[in-house]
Amino acid sequence: MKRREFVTKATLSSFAVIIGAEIVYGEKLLKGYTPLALQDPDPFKMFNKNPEMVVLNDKPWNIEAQAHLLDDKVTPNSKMFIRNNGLVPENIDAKNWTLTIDGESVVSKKSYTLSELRSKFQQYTYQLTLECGGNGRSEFDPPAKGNQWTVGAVHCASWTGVRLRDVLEDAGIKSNAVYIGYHAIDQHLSRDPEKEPISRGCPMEKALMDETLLAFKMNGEDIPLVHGYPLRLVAGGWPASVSGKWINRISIRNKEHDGTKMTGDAYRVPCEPVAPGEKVKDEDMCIIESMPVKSIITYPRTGAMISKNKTLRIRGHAWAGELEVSKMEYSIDFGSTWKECAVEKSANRLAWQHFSADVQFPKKGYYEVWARATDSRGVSQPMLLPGWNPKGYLNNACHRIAVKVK
Ligand SMILES: Nc1nc2c(c(=O)[nH]1)N[C@H]1C(S)=C(S)[C@@H](COP(=O)(O)O)O[C@H]1N2
Ligand SMILES: [Mo]
Repeated sequence: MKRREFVTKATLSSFAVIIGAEIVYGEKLLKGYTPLALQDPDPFKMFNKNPEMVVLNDKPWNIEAQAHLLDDKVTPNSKMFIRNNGLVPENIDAKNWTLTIDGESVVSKKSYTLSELRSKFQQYTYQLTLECGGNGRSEFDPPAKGNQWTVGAVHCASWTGVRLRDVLEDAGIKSNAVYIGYHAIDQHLSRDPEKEPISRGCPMEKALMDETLLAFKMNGEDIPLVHGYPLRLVAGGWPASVSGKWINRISIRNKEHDGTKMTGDAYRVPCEPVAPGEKVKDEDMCIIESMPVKSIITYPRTGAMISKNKTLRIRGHAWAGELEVSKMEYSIDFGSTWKECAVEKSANRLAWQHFSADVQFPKKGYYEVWARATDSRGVSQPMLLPGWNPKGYLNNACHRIAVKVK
């Protein structure tokens, strides 16, 4: 008979610490057995998230914010949505982490440790808006498959790192370079090591922008594991899927990157508008680049009750992909008339802008406050759902909250 193997004393005491109680008969636990109390992880504790965040999926983990949680000017970790396509990596070894720059269009393939990146290149800090391309998907009809994001798949945190451009130029960029593609260490849900859950990228022009970072800090601290520790690509203003987490390789490509979720209908919309539900051929789908103009009311929360004769100060944020927000308005009569909000300049390019307005209601009753942003090219948010597309991307309809005046 084989010798039974028991968990070690050290493992046992760490189990006990997490459970918060002595495990009576713990010395009889077989190695490899995880006590039930540890089998069903609490995502809010595991990821340090606010308990009002909403779990949309646990395999993989996808968690969104609610509008009122996004009230901070710079989003703290506790209120940042989580979007994973595969498994969150475990046991990260940051000391031995390397980033390799390779691809058809690199002059010489090169690898950097994190401390080399830190010491060799100048560091920059930017606030960058990252919105999932599928934010707002839940409203599409016919429905689109995928996480049913409402409004909370957006955040604007402060990211610190080195410029991707500086690192790419250090390795050398051949003149035929057109695209970059990232590779990361997260595993596919099937755990098949040959499959990548996601490997996206962007054209060289975006890769070489001042604000495109290889970040190792978020809000002044190590990036939380679930948001990409120890190294993350951050490309503000574009679908957040371009901002690869846990990256260890970037390829400089001589053609459009063809990694997982770059092809087919992933992160693509019909190049020309189509009727809801229409089948669209692959060659008629275009890759999403800069995100459209959008805004969110973060105070008060929907359902607020206010008393008559009181002015309500509303506030929120607005963003417009690569562009600026030039005008912000609100309506309390279902979009018939609009009044201007005050809108601040952004902290830096690609950061969201804060708006506020003092709203007065003529009499008691039910109202909706609608908010509408306009970008620097004069394009405004649609009042209701914009162009239907097969995967439910780019819903930038006006955000609306309900208010009762009593
Ligand atoms: N390695 C890796 N990077 C990734 C993803 C992923 O699943 N794996 N998801 C992408 C998508 S689709 C989005 S919307 C953002 C979400 O970033 P967050 O979880 O930090 O909010 O990360 C992107 N980067
Ligand atoms: Mo996403």
